[in-house]
Amino acid sequence: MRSGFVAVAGRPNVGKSTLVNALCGGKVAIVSDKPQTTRRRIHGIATGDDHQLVLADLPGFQRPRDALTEHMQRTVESSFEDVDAILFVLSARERIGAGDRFIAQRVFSLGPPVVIALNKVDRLRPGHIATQMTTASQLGDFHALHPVSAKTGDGVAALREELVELLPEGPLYFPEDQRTDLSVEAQIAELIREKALALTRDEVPHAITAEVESIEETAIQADLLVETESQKQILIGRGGSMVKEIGTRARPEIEQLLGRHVFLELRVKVKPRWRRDESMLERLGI
Ligand SMILES: Nc1nc2c(ncn2[C@@H]2O[C@H](COP(=O)(O)OP(=O)(O)OP(=O)(O)O)[C@@H](O)[C@H]2O)c(=O)[nH]1
Ligand SMILES: [Mg+2]
Repeated sequence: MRSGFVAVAGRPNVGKSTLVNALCGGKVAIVSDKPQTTRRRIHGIATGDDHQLVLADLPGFQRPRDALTEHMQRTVESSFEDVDAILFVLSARERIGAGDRFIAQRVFSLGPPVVIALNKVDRLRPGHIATQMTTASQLGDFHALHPVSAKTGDGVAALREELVELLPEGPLYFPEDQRTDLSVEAQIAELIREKALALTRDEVPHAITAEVESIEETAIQADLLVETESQKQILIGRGGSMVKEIGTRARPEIEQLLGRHVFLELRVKVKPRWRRDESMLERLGI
């Protein structure tokens, strides 16, 4: 039995969470086209007959701007301790540049083997993929480099095998049917936030958080929190259309998670400057 922990590093939006989901064979972390979607560490657990691979999905590396992003960056830094390997994710669709080199300096100096995943190779010309692989290979002394598409699943099985081979012999850290370490409340709040992120843009996604107030047999009460009255109006939408749409999109996934039908009551509230509020961040597990 091989088991152990792999931390997932990379710039925001390169597809770390999508890749963790693909490696785990199911949804663990929420995904969006906005950077800074992941705000806390989420363990995605992939258990096989002879292994348990625990992936620490993390926020992207970033320069902190407020208490929220400071906490996120601290989570990133502290998550590289005691891991068996590091999965360094790059986007093949973008220029591999200064941001990636900055992260490379960090991850290649840590000690554990670094596996590079060159993600988003779907629909790219082979020549372009080859060029990006060459650039990626110059980032540091990597253990292996895998071109993958987290979206289509291309290359994901080979990457998983590579990561499992790097794990030492060890016990099961989590029950074999467990796929994440997030509580059910936190998973539901994340699903709601995911739908809100998909429907908003500019500064609004960054100002949104979600919290579950109560879970009962047939009803869930949850809050969407934003920082200003105008953000609240955006989330409510004309005649309540936006918050209704968020609920409509979130409910099927929540029902799948819980295995039962529920009524989802969503309220939109203003919580000024919550991103700078230490106690609020603690409550959100950030
Ligand atoms: N075409 C393509 N898009 C992808 C792939 N993987 C992820 N994406 C898209 O890239 C965007 C970002 O994906 P995430 O998984 O949220 O990225 P992340 O690195 O976790 O982002 P943060 O949590 O914000 O740091 C989403 O729109 C995904 O659908 C891929 O293999 N191919
Ligand atoms: Mg993410």
